Amino acid sequence: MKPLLRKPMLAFAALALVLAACTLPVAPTPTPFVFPTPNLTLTALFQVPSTEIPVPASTEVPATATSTYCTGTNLANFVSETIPDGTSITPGALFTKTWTLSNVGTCTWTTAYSLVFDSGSQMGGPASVALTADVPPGSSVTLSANLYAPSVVGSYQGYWRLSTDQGVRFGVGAGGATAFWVKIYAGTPPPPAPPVPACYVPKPPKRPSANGGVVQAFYTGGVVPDTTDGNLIGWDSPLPYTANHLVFKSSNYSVPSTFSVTYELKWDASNLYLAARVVDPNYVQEATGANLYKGDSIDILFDRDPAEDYCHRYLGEDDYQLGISGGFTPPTGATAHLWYPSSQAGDKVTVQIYAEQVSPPAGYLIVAAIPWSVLGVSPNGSEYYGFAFGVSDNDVSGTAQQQGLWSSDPYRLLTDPTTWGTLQIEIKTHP
Ligand SMILES: [Ca+2]
Ligand SMILES: [Ca+2]
Ligand SMILES: [Ca+2]
Repeated sequence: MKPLLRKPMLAFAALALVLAACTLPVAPTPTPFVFPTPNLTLTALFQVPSTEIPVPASTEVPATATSTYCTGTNLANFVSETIPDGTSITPGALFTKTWTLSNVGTCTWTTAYSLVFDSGSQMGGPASVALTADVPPGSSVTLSANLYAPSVVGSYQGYWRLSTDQGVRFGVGAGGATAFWVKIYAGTPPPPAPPVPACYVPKPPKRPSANGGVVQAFYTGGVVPDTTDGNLIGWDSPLPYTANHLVFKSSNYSVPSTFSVTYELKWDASNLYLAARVVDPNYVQEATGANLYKGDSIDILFDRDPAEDYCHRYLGEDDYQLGISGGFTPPTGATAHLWYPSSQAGDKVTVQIYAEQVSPPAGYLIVAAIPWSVLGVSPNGSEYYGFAFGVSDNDVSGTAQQQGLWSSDPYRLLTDPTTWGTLQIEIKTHP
């Protein structure tokens, strides 16, 4: 402690000399220097006993005491540890944390050095643990602290450092400024996260059957299906597939009691053919183009590369959304609009649409011939594509809004093609 007490007095003496030196040159005349009236601070300075001032510090400090302190650098480097961060330990249980550190400074860590608790949660550990052997620069040491997991369930972290024989604390990182730590979870281990499926692509790349199952499109055999006068010619009666999963519902949607959707698909070398019967007593369609989903309309999701999405669960250039509106009320006229892929978005005039309102039951029929070129494929038969069929419902006259979306696929999520169902292109005609 004595060397430390000497320093302020020497500093005061030095300050007094500086003040005197600063004042002397500005005296305008060579008259003898007169000290200004001392203020309290100066008084305190000049009250320092003069006998203390000239004593050199070196005579006060035994030479043997300074020579034991290393004047080099103290710096550690983290090598390894036990009890990795986040390890779960039963509350109250004893555990031993170890850190292996290398001495990357220039001072030997003597047995006067110690491992010391620095901050954070001490976890019942000791304040310090002395080193048991010298650790010269370039060598490593494994240090241990016996700790207890706190009794209250939760995450805990305690920071530790090394301390020199002079009580100077240091750690790792630049300048040794960073503490090393122990970080645990006091509690029973949380259940393991469910395994993330690898990028597994089934062969054929069908979607899970729970995603609305497989929809078969049979070859037309050259007979182009049509609709005239409320009859679906060349299609099954009734249409074999349904879309009765309400996958979106606005807050003002009163789910209609008589609403239903049936549909069927066929194909030839030029087109994918679609027939849909929507039983919907309240036909409302005020929108066109990119907004046609805000009125009574149908849409298909078509994924020409189902395998790709097992690794990339988002819409890409291979994933299509095409909507078709009957357009029975102004703005009149059946239209098709492609939203995705966005690089090809726009109204698609090459889609041929035959649409008519029918009753009873009140609703509408849509038959469409969708050129394969719109969907980016040229199937030969036996292909599998991702697919979902949907119907937007709006029952509030004078509005443009999607009140409900009915889907063939209970998990239909537009942005994740792996939630879509499967379309199988059959090489044969309908049996
Ligand atoms: Ca895809
Ligand atoms: Ca994709
Ligand atoms: Ca409607």
